[in-house]
Amino acid sequence: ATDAAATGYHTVASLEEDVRRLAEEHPEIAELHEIGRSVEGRPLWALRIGERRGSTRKVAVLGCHHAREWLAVEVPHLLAEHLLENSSSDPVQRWLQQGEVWVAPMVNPDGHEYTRTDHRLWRKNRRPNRDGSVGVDPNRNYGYMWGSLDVSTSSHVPSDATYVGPRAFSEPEVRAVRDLVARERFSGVLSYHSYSQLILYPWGYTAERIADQSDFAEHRDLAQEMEQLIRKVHGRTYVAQQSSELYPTAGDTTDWTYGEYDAVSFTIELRPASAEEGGFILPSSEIRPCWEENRPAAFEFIERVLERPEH
Ligand code: 0X9
Ligand code: ZN
Repeated sequence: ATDAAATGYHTVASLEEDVRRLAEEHPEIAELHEIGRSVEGRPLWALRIGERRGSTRKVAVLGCHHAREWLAVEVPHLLAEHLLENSSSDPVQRWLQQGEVWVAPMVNPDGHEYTRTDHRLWRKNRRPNRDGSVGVDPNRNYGYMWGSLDVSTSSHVPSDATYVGPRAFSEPEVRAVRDLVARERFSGVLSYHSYSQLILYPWGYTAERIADQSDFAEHRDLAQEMEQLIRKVHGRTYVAQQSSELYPTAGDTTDWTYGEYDAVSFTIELRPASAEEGGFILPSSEIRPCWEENRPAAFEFIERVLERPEH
């Protein structure tokens, strides 16, 4: 069994400690919210970061829909920590005066816990399915065009790694994100995954472009800008492309946040670029450089979204 506590990555327990501590140390700008509970009853945490509630400019940063993607917990967590520790200097100060950033670093804690104890490459949540198999893919369970594809990357077979679930929003982890987004009405959503070094924008369910030309241009231009910003830090290439170019899936997070709420929405696939470079299993020495290269891109995203005219 892998001892994640000794690996330099968060566990469910150590993440809970850290988000509690962050909220306690920054009471005037941070609030810890339990946005729901997982299938196995674990709390799902989100940090609200901002000077006041109820601003109209809000960004959501989500991590770890997929259990084995440990780096996708760390980057959102480090972003939250960075915002809180730099809240009295610009640009962070300005953002927290005019808007809010919500960070939910671990959407799938049951799966994450399972990957620590023998099943390092588990992907889904830990839902018991009717056929005796376990797990729904949380990144196939959102309600925009849910279930409209029947392919290996978006499967209706419960034992498959990409099982879409019995119906849209059947999973409590996904309902928690749904309810948060429905309540807070984010203008932008970043969902972190690993790996492949990609910046993906809607649609995922179809090869067609976003119909609205200015929304399409906004996503493509911002993705390309983030690609440049990331490359400048450590020379890594994160390719900007439409999600469906990677492979088609229906019911992913960002199709829903864009399709239902018009939020500027990206899936970021973190390090590494390939399986040969480690795939899902990266030494913790990569956490820091991965965060460093993603920080300016996340900053650009926040900056643009908070300044986006309402529509
Ligand atoms: O398959 C996924 O959910 C994401 N990749 S991962 O390797 N982290 O599992 C990508 C989702 C992006 N959306 C589409 N390709 N449609
Ligand atoms: Zn993933």
